[in-house]
Amino acid sequence: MAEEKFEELQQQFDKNQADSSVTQHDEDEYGASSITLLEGLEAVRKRPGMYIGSTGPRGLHHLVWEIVDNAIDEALAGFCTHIEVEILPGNEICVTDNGRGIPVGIHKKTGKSALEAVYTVLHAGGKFDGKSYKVSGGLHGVGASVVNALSEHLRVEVHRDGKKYEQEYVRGKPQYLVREIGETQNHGTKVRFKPDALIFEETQTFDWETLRTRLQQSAFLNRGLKISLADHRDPDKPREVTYCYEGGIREYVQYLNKSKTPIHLPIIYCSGSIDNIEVEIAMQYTEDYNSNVHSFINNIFTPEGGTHEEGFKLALTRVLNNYGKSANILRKEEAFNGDDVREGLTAIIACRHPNPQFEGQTKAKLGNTEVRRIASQILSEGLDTFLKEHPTDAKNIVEKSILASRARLAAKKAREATRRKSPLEALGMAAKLSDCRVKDPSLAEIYLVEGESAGGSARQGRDSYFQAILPLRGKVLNVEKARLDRALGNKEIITMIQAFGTGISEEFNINNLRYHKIIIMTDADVDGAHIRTLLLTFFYRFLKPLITGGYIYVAQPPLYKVSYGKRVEYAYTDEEQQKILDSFPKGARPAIQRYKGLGEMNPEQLWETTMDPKARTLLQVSLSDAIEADATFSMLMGDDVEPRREFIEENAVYVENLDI
Ligand code: TSJ
Repeated sequence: MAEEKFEELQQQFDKNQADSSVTQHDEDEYGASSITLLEGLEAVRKRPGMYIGSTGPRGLHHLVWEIVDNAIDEALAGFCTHIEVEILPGNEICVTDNGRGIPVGIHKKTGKSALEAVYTVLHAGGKFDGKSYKVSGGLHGVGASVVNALSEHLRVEVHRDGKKYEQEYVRGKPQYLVREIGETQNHGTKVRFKPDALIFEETQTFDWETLRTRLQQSAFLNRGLKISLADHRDPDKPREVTYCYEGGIREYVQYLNKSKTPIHLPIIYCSGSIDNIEVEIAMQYTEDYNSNVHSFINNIFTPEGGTHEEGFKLALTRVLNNYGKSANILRKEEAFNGDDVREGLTAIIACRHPNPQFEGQTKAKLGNTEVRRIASQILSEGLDTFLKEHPTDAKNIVEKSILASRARLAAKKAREATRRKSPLEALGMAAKLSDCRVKDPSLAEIYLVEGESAGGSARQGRDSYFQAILPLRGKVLNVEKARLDRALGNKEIITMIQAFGTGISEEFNINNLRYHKIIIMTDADVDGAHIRTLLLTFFYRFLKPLITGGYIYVAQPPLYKVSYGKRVEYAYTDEEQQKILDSFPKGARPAIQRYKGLGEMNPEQLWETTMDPKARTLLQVSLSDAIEADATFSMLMGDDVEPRREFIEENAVYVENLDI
């Protein structure tokens, strides 16, 4: 079975190799000695979160990305054309490629086989001396050794130089030296691993959809690379898909637009390489009003964009303004802003850089400044050419931007009018907001508090020097089903925007933010979780920079109060309560109070447990994967009740890390 697979992959490779222009590297250029060594693997098992983010489902799937990314590196180096991922019974994963096979020669420094070094030495990996673009050097690129350390069992098989080799490991420890197990005409690497249940306590089950969508995305981003996924867990329901896109990101755009109406047929495509930095862009306008711009660096999604996206946006606005003017479609006094030229746009920006720098709260943003100029130049030239060669499409695109621009001006007027008429404006904020005295936003906090009585306690318990309180009385609108105009009709939403000071949509200005901590404080029950979700959805859809900037927090009120004589302690989890109880002398019978809502705490208690910076714990809300967050919110706010109820119940009490 394995033999056949290698054979098939091999033939595919040789066929592709024959008609490709990729030059073969010198054999000794990447010998076994080019592997660099660092520290041991015990650290990984001790603190897995440091290496793979979490030990929940995300961390579990991360193991697969880590292995697959290594195979993709081999494809990027020009030596592999097919990657196959299998989910085996017992939730084992098997990844096979038809690359050169990991080198097995003895490594000078360690005396180990290079293969063993790859799997047992942290951060070991083939050196690509900055000439190639390694996926696995990216965001969480930690290497095969981390996957090995976190696997109950791992087996690797290498076909190379006419021979087959294998090695097996248990929780990272080799069970024998790399050994020869036969002859072969093929080449490639096969890795099978079983995640360690001692590490991945929450779940060891791989999710088909998660693997499928990510692998499909990798296939779009690596033109011509064949990626398959098969699920053999349930013999009655085997599943298998294969992706291979000769059109690369052009096909990605087509795929994203499949249920939309494009306003021009040919996908706009441009690519180029400047100073060893490659930029590839595909885009198409549709009749939609939203914009769908996604960017990647070395195959890694950058949800917060960065310099590649900035360069793209700058050039897009400039080129369409120039074209509109020179073609006499745009009047002299009119000018498009960025939003106008992105209305209805679906675009993929894929960049390859030998040394990408990640920035921002979640390292989800490209920081290399030179990329801005390069991306901008490549789009300018490509788009200019497209507009010249497709005058009818060009006219349609510019006219769409004109409509967007006029609609924007009209909406702005309407918004100004409603704002002047707003009774809230007339009343001023005093009715609801209890502001703080400090004016420096970096010191100021605002608590969004559910309900009247909790609001009262918070107002009395706070330190009014730096803590403002905004009680939310009415219902927060479900913005997932409303456009901005309707959201602006919701009192709670208007009050929040006014309190924050930032404005919204194109008036949004983060520099006017009046509080650098916006803290959601709701009851630890299902209703509280629902309100929290509504608030997060609103921030996500309309005030996303507040999330990406790390300004949004969730307060953690205690679950229990344990008192005995004069001693009073608060517990935030069930385990903590047990610890406290265990610390009392034998025979003591402390009183335990379970808090069902914030309203049960008096102002002093609320301060001591939840608001005092010296004692409280705040969860910072992060946005590590916008596509996943998109899906989560659509699920939470959509029409399907059951998954929503489950999600809310699961997340109602305490979340370790609020990662949306
Ligand atoms: F992650 C991993 F290490 F487990 C892994 C690596 C998993 C899988 C499925 C594939 C791979 C992998 C590594 N495929 N191909 C390679 N190639 C090399 O490591 C390689 C091969 C040849 C040479 C050379 O100089 O001849 C150098 C390298 C780095």
